[in-house]
Amino acid sequence: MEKRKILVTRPQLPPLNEFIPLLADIWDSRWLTNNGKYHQEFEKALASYLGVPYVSLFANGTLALMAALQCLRIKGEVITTPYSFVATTHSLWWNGIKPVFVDIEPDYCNLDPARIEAAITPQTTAILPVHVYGNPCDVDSIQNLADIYGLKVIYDAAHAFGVRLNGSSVLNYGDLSIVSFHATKVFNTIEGGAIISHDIKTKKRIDYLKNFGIANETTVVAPGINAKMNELQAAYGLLQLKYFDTVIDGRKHITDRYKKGLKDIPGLRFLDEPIGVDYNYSYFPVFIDDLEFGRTRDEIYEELKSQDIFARRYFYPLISEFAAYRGLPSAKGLDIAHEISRQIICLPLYPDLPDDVVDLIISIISYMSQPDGKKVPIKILHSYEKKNKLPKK
Ligand code: T4K
Repeated sequence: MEKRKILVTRPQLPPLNEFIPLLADIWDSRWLTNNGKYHQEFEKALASYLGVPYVSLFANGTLALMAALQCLRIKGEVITTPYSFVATTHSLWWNGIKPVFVDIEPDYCNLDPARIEAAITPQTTAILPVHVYGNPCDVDSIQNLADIYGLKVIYDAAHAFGVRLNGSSVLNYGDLSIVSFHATKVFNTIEGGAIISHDIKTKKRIDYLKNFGIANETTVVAPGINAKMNELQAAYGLLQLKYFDTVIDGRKHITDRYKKGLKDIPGLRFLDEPIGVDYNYSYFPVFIDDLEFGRTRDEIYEELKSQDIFARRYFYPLISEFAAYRGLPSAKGLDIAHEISRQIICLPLYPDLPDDVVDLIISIISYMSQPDGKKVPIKILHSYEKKNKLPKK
């Protein structure tokens, strides 16, 4: 029975009966972490599934970002986007690096390459863009600038697991890419993440860094940290990989249903699927033009919430608005990011979201768009609740 609360996401888990034998094996072996057999197997399976040279598993995406910056010895200033989850900028702060925010482009909400050059100073060492919602950045323009100015590029690809650009994994771009396997992501290992690297020497350095810098019993080669993924999560991840294609199919189905149901409502904008991209349908972002729609984004958010549908405003507020960063000179301006952040709402999206819940959300938004749609008629909800035998509040 569908639960009363509809959250923005709902983690996909592997079948429990397939996980139990793997747990029994781990129990028997007493090998729980530190590059165990499931860890090794999962790294190889991921590299092969994604079509990338090397994968280094991490305890989470944030530690992967922090280690990626350490790995390339990034210092000084790094150009990044204000339109992301706070972890992107926090990873710079934890490395003693000054974030320099550059505005985004409105089509896919990614860092705007046309604005990067003006932000480069003698202290700039790298660019840290984000493939927001899994849509690839303009990787060629970013690389071109990086080549001209001798900068490194680290992609925060936390949302981009499984995304392909012109037939190749988007994780192959830049010097390094990081992904997140958090519970809320398209592919989860409960918590988890990885760095994708292009050569074995770099992978080795990353692997030292995530294990205290330990090379052997008597040698520590770098001031590393503990950022390892454990055996239970690696085994769980191996199972998740078997089902990932089905997950994408399910997410595409929901996305298509939303788009079909919402397409004729004035004042709503969706992201087009970019040409040459195999997308992962990681989020369903909708941008509300309040003048055209007749209601604000926050009114929609609150209305859905009042009906126990918890959409999220990813990414509002901007990172540059938080206390730690708003004093930075680059936190000023950023007009497009501000405008997008004011318009964004991400609707619930997960493979087993029932069609009639999607239709309910479409109906609520549709009612709200009507000039006299001050309040969504309660009967929509009642009929939905009756049909699905929802428990009373
Ligand atoms: N870079 C980017 C661009 C990122 O988006 C992220 C993470 C990172 C880096 C860092 O990667 P990690 O270190 O996390 O691996 C969530 C996630 O916690 C975060 O991982 C994610 N981005 C961010 C976009 O979303 P919150 O604060 O929105 O999480 P929370 O607890 O409010 O959960 C979101 C929804 O999911 C809720 O409706 C509840 C539901 N949920 C959540 C969990 C944890 C479940 O249904 N089950 C669950 O187990 O940040």
